[in-house]
Amino acid sequence: MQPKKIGIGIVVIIVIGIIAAAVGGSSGGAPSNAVVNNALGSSTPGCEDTNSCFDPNPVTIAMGGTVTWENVDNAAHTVTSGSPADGPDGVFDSSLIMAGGASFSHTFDAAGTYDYFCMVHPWMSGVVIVR
Ligand SMILES: [Cu+2]
Repeated sequence: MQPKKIGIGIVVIIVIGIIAAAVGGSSGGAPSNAVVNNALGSSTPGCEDTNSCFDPNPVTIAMGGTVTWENVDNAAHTVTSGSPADGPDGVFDSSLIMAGGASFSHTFDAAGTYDYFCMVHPWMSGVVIVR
């Protein structure tokens, strides 16, 4: 390859890199997807005192993004939209997510703040913020 062509090739690679960085960073700061753990030990009360039943909590994603809850605990949990006081609100419900790494995903198509909790352990509550 001639030196001139190598020079053009390098410029093309740099331009592609700049475009890729711009596209990747255009979601307003919030990642489009996120993973939340049903924390180890959360089946015993106490995690609510340190906001550690779900990790992280709250979780923020971009509109159209997906949250995946991974149950890394040794007990089954649910991820149910709503609150322990008012009950399920019908937006999403995992039913039982089994212990040992089972998971549940929900895609959020509308901006807003979504409260959720665990039907088995009602001290476990969390929030999804969709921007
Ligand atoms: Cu639970």
